[in-house]
Amino acid sequence: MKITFCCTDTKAEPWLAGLRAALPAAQVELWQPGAPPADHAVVWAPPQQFFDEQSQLKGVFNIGAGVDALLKLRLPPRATVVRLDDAGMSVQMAEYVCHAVIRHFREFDGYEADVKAGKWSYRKPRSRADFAVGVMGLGVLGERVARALQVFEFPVNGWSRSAKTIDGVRGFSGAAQFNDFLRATRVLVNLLPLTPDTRDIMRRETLSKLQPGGYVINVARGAHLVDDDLIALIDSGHLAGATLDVFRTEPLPGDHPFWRHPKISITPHTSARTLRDESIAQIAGKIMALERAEPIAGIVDPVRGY
Ligand code: NDP
Ligand code: OXD
Repeated sequence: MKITFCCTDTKAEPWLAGLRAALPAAQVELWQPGAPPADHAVVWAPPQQFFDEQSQLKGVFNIGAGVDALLKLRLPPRATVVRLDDAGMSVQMAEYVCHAVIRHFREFDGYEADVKAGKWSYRKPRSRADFAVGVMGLGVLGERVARALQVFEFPVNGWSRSAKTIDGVRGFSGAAQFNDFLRATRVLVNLLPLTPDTRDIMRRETLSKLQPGGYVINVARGAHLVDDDLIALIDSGHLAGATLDVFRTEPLPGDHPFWRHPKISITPHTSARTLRDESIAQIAGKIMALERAEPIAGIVDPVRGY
């Protein structure tokens, strides 16, 4: 069995060594233009030329959870496309989102500024009942985040395409219940995949429906958010601020107002990193399962877009 590796912005050697160790019977090679055809590919942001040359692939394994960039390419017709299914990402996402929610709710950024200014001062405790958190997307990451938030006793709402029952989470589904979900929510967490249906989903019209003093946490994709609408709603006082990990252009251009806005915190697309060892173990297990024609989780539906 031949496996080809084509991951932009990724140090190839440790991945190749890990895949060779996990699949000792396989021939694992770094892709070069003109390389012989392989059975399976491990990819991140490959060029179109890669798929044009490797049109016989049976399996394409994306070393991330989001496949929006991959699905823009012309993919090999017979290939099963597989995304990372947690592989150590959900716990990181839960940490990131809980940290952002708690930091906002407890006003730790305000305390930090006070301390820097040499001020010993208290803020009035706020009621967590007034800080309903709404998680958009209740998949592998969103469900873990919703469960983690419950530990801190925040009211939690969840919105997904199909109806979901998660203990203690008020569930909303489909376009018909989206406005009710927004109106019931003060802190909005985005964990949707980027698809034609979800692009620009956080814009003036939708964000205006959040409860006054609303807060936005975007950890999915930059193109879910209309940047200028967010800034306008924060500056008008309808929204209290935002924590953003993902951006329309990454790295975020140096002159983008998000860098300096006092009510916006940013991080460089780091909320849930791909962990190499966990990912290699998962991908190797799935390659073997596909070879044995066994079912696997994490198969992407190109029509649905995730
Ligand atoms: P999943 O595919 O497991 O979950 C997606 C969820 O979104 C599902 O609940 C799905 O509904 C819901 N959904 C999809 N389309 C719609 C829609 N039109 N309306 C309502 N709900 C919808 O994805 P993951 O949880 O694994 O990952 C989510 C995203 O997080 C990734 O696509 C990626 O973009 C981003 N990500 C960001 C990272 C970072 O570091 N910032 C790291 C990893 C991922 P249903 O359950 O009904 O199918
Ligand atoms: C992912 C990501 O999709 O890192 O896994 O954003």
